[in-house]
Amino acid sequence: MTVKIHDPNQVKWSKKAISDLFALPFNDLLFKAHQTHREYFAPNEVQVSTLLSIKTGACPEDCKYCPQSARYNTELEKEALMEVQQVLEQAHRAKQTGATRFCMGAAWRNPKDRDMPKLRAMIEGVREMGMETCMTLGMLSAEQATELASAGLDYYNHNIDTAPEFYGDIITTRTFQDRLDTLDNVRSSGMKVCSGGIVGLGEEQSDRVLFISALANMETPPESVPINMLVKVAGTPMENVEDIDPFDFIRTIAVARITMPNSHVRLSAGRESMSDELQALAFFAGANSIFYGEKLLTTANPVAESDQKLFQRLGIKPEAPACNSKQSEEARDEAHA
Ligand code: SAM
Ligand code: DTB
Ligand code: SF4
Repeated sequence: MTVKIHDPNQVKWSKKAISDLFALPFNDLLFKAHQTHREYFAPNEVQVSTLLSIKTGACPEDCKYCPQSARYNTELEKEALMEVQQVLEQAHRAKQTGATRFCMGAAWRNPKDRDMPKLRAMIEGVREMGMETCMTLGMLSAEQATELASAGLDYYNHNIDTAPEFYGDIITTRTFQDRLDTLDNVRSSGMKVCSGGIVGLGEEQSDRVLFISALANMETPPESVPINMLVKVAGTPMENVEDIDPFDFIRTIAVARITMPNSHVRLSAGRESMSDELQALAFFAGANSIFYGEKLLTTANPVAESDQKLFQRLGIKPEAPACNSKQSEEARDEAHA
């Protein structure tokens, strides 16, 4: 069975409606987004995920923003797939620091079948610790998605990255349709979908409308929507792209919140160069998830202590994990015994 992810005949949010949201006066948009946020979520809770690059660099794809593409000289140390034990040590450390979800990323076009036993062991080990699991490994076949789901993977991250109409300017080695096909496989496998994109790639506001439209009109929008601000890495073709107006970044978060009210919207890459005030505005606009810990995949992120301090200053509490980790399952079983 295939699940239609992006059916133009089933539009829930017209391009005009999304464009009208972007065009609202800033305060009107933020007011509307914050109202939606309060209707659907606890207003002062933020989900906390930690990222680990389990296989770094030497990626055959040509994503123009990415420090891990083999095509650009970014002076990144490449590394083979990590050993399971090392990954579990990092996951343990993330849990001690306060993360409730552990996201493992690999610089692959797609995983190979020979990688599956190790990936499986990583998923099982992280679940044993009582953390939610997420992976981002590139394109997945239906069989691979089913295998990861059966190992207990809770979320799969695969971003559409940008508007279908702008996509070809950024990536040429895989199509927008390839991305939708992977998301379709992830959805059909029963895993939760994490998909969003990057703002600040040189796109127009009209491209951001089309980007949000592609996500919000999915039959079931992603449970998790990362909105990354481009991290400009020297050596990539995007290193000198013009900054976007930070208010347009906040507008994108607000429109994502309004159009995907049930989804967690993640304030993702780019926080290292954002002020505390801008991040507070992003939380007000409806962002309720972050990457936590000093590194994203290969680039810097605020250190845990500075995020703890920010949460304290804003009265924000980390969100408790959903009841789908191994530990919660056991707790549930015990409660029902
Ligand atoms: N290789 C896999 C893939 O592309 O699906 C998984 C890892 S890839 C690094 C995951 C996502 O990170 C990309 O889709 C992109 O949205 C984001 N990303 C990569 N480099 C970035 C950068 N310089 N700034 C912001 N986001 C970035
Ligand atoms: C996502 O949307 N952002 C994360 C995660 N999914 C895998 C990655 C951001 C990467 C930023 C550049 C780097 O650190 O290499
Ligand atoms: Fe490879 Fe993913 Fe980077 Fe693209 S975004 S170059 S697929 S690691």
